[in-house]
Amino acid sequence: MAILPIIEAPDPLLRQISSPVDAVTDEVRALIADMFETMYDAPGIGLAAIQVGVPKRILVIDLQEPEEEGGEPIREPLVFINPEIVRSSDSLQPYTEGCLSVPDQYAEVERPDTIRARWLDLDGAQHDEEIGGMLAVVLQHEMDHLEGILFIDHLSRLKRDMILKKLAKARKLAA
Ligand code: GNR
Ligand code: NI
Repeated sequence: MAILPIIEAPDPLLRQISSPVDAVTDEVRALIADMFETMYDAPGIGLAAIQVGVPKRILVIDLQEPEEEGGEPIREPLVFINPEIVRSSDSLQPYTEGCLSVPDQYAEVERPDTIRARWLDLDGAQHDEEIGGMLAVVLQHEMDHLEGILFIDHLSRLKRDMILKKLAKARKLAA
């Protein structure tokens, strides 16, 4: 297992479209284990493979609170391989999103509040479920990564440029 470096905007790698996984092999499962380790370490509640430089349609999500008071957080790891949205509700929900590839920047994004999604799990078994709430928010955020889309792309150009500027400035200060 390994903690992998997370790619940050404006790295063009994040704009790549990820390719479907053709078989859920041990190699894929090893990558997923590293993705969970990387996500928990960050900490974050979701991670797409492209964020660690692998352009494959693989997502991991765990909605647990990253920091629980005392003791171990209860982990609920979710894996989505080759996910597809088969239906989206007309009603939208706003949520203040962040992204490990756009560190420390947050903005409100509106997305369909319920989706029907289809995906493969770690064993290669198919799932087809209606998803709402926070999981719907994060799953749609992660699925955007598979198309090279970041949450800031859902904002006005002005807001997006402001965030990218702040990111560049923060990076310069850190250097
Ligand atoms: O850790 C994350 N938190 C988050 C908060 C609101 C909406 C989406 C997310 S996903 C993000 C991790 C990440 O960047 N996944 O791609
Ligand atoms: Ni993200």
